[in-house]
Amino acid sequence: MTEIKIQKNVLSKNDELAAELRRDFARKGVLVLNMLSSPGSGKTTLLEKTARALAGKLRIAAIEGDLQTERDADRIRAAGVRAVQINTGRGCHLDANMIANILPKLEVAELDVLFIENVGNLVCPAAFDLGEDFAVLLMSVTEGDDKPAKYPTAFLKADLLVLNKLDLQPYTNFDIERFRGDVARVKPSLPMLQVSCTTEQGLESWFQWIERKTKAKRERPRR
Ligand SMILES: Nc1nc2c(ncn2[C@@H]2O[C@H](COP(=O)(O)OP(=O)(O)O)[C@@H](O)[C@H]2O)c(=O)[nH]1
Ligand SMILES: [Mg+2]
Repeated sequence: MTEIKIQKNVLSKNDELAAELRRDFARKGVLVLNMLSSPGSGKTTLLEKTARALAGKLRIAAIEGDLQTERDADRIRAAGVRAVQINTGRGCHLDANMIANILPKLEVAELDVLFIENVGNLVCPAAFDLGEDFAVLLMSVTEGDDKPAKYPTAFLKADLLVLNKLDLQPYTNFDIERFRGDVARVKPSLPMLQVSCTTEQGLESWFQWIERKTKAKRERPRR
């Protein structure tokens, strides 16, 4: 009983701060995307491709979350976009407080899109609101098609599902129709894009999704 109560308190404190962040992002007119996935699904690769494709059109920055190292922030900077790294040590997710603390390092009012690459994990990040407009869940075909049924909370939180590494599908037993069926059972309204960051197949739809949401955010803040 006590454990549940403490967890509830932590989450409600996080939610209050996340709501404040969301209001601040809305005032500044920046679209914020919380990127969730297992380690290795391709979050940083997708952000590198996105940075290179959209940098001329949109003002972009990224917050990178990992237990250790500055490596992902370095990769994003090498793609020409401002990036800051949060190291969580032993922590399995980012929380609203970490985001609030690092925001002064970014000129958020000067941005169109802020990507938050969460710690790779399909469990804890699903429980923590970061004040984002949308949660984007990235999966890859090398992870198995049974994950929607096994990890429903991440799918329930997601506003967009991106299925990556399509180029590897012939070498796996990943069944896209079975996957789609399980996704529909968990969250029938969840839209899915199919991409390969390596071959760039399908990335255009992802870029267009970002551009549409950025435009909508500028015209009418979502929350
Ligand atoms: N074959 C293939 N490999 C990919 C693709 N996207 C990413 N990768 C590779 O998957 C590995 C993990 O990618 P990374 O972006 O670091 O994943 P993250 O941990 O989710 O940030 C790297 O070796 C990438 O080059 C893809 O579409 N196809
Ligand atoms: Mg990464």
